[in-house]
Amino acid sequence: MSTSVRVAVIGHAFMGKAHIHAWRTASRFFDLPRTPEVTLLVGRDSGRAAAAAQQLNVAESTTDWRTAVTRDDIDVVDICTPGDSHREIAVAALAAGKHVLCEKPLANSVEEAEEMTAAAAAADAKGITSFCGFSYRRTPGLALARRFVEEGRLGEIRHVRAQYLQDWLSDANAPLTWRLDKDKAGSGSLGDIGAHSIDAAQWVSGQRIEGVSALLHTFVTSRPVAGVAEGLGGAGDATSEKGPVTVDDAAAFTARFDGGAVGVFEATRFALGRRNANRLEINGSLGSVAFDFERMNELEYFDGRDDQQAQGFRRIHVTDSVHPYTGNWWPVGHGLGYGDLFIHQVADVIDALGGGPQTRPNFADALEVQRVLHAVETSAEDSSRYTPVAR
Ligand code: SOE
Repeated sequence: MSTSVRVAVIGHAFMGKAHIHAWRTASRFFDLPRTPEVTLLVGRDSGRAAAAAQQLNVAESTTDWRTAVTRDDIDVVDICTPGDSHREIAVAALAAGKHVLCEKPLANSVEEAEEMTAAAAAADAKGITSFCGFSYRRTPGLALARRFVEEGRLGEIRHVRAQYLQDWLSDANAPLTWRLDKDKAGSGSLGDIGAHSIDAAQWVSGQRIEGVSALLHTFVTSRPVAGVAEGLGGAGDATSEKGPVTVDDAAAFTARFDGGAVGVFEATRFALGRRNANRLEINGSLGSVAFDFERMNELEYFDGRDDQQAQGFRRIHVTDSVHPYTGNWWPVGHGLGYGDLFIHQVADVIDALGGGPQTRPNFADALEVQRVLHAVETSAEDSSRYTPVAR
């Protein structure tokens, strides 16, 4: 088995850049069985792809993803494009014998996600693996929360409370980028950030969502057309032309879990003042945990077994060597950042490709998220489930 893993990254905007940085950096902090190297960058525009390849120090760029996924000198295809292209690229790459890492959400529909998962299962039989980039699982604080649940520290899980709050669309003049186009993105806040909450809630609690009751809402129904293809929406990127917003701006739903827990979820990009507040709180019969990505190096933990005069949420600084991932980094107390989650993701993927434990989430896990997304959209569309207040 070659020591190097040659990676083609498809897409070079926010996620593409985060992934390329991670592929390049992981082996400097983690003892990996093989060394990843990004040898090819794929983009829609040849000039922009070449400029990105130069800036990111990638030897080659192309606009032809179809050739890229079949080349003999590529081992892994890393899909960092909008959701409308995930299925076509992943199915072609798996059929060509390439391992695939695909950004979240897996697809824009359950049907596409099912087709991808079937292709991944067929490829798995030939030793080809698939992963989905729910990168927040690689936050040490969230991984520690899951460890606490698995160790029984929380007892019986009763409440799962997830909020993912951003505010980059609260300005009505923020431009119409692909994340606001249902054909491109599949949904708005629900699939873009609510998907993270659904995956994290199921992963940390160890329970699956079996039913939901939902509301979706769009505050701003038309926006200036974007002058740039990507971007999280600075008003400066806007043109004078306007176009329709075809996705939800905010999602709110309740959920029942198959292990008896009750869930409350919220996802929005209009929570003015909340920049990237990806929050999860879990209350059990013995204890609780509370995580907020805006304080990503911390986890709050309440142990109901503390003696009564000492009870209260304690703030764990999740930077000690005994915590997930952090032993590979800096001395205790120095902390990590958003980009490091993708480095952890690469380390887990390369470990799996080197014969280590198969890392999760795989496509089947991501299909479970897609099914919940679909249930939320179905519930929100059914007005019979909405009871107006009688006055
Ligand atoms: C935009 O909402 C976004 O970039 C998401 O697409 C990412 O998945 C999240 O990690 C940060 O915010």
